Amino acid sequence: MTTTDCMGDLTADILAFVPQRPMAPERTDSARRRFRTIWISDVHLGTRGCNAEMLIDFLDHVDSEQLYLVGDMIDGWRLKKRFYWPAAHNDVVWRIMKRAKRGTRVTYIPGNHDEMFRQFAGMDFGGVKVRRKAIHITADGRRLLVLHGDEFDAITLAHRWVAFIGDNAYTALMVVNQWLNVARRRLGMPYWSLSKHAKAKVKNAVAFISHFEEVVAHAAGSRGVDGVVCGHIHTAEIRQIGDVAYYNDGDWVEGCTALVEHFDGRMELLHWADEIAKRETTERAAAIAA
Ligand SMILES: [Mn+2]
Repeated sequence: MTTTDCMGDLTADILAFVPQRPMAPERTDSARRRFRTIWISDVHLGTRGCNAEMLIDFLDHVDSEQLYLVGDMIDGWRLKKRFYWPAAHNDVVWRIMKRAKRGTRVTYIPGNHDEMFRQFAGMDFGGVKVRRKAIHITADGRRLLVLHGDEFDAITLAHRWVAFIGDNAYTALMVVNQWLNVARRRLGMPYWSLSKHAKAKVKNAVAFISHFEEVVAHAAGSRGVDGVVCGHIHTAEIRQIGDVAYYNDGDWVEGCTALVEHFDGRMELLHWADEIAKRETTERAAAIAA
C-alpha cells in the first residue's frame, strides 16, 4: 500500500466520523461577534468534565478569520480507559469542521492528551492543518509562538498541580462541579467553578503555575518571538514576562475561556460564563423594555 492510499483511507475515516448534522442545531439568530483570531484548548472531549454545552454556545456566538486549537481537544488517555462520547461532543467536532469548510483557517496543534494526532503533523484534513507548533503574526505585526505547553513538563511539572489532590480526586471534583452547576442553573444562578476556586487556594499550585509561565516565556524569548500562546495548565492568563507576552487560553473543563485577537491586534481573554451572564442580563432588560 502506498502512502497516498493510507492517507486516503485516513481522511475517509475522519470524515466518516464527523456527523452529517449536529444534534443541537447551529444558532444563527444572533449576530456573531467577529474576531481576527480565536485560540481554544484543553476541551477534553471524551470526558465527563468537558463543558461541551458551553463551548457550543461559544462557537455559535463568535466567528474569526483564523482558529487555533491548542491541544488536548480530545482526551485519548481517558477514552482508552472508558469510552464516553455524547452527542454534544460530536456537535463540537461538527462545528469546527463546518468553520473550516466555510473558510476559517483552522490550525490544530495536538497536546499530550491527544498526542496520537501528532503523527499527522504537517498534514491537512478537511481544511484543518495539523501542526506541532505555529507562528502567528498579529495585526500589529508581533510574532507569537503557538504551542500546547507540555513540552516544558520535564522542567516545570506545572501540570501536576493536580498531583496535590490526586487525579481521581480531581475527576470527582469535576463531577461535583457539574452537579453543582446544574443545581445553580435551576436556581437561576450563574456558572461557578469549584475547582478553579480550590486551585487558587492551593498555595503550591500557584507557585507552580507562575513557574510554568516564566519557563515558557523564557523559552519563547530565546527563540526571538514577541510572545507565546499555550494551554495545558488550565489557567487562563495574559501577562508580560520580561520582553515576552505570555498568553494562556485556559480550558473548557472548568474555566471555559478563549483567547481572542481583535482586528487591531489587541488580545483579550473571554470568560464565557461571564459573557453568557452579560447576554442574559441584556436580553432580560430588552424583554422588560418591550
Ligand atoms: Mn495538556
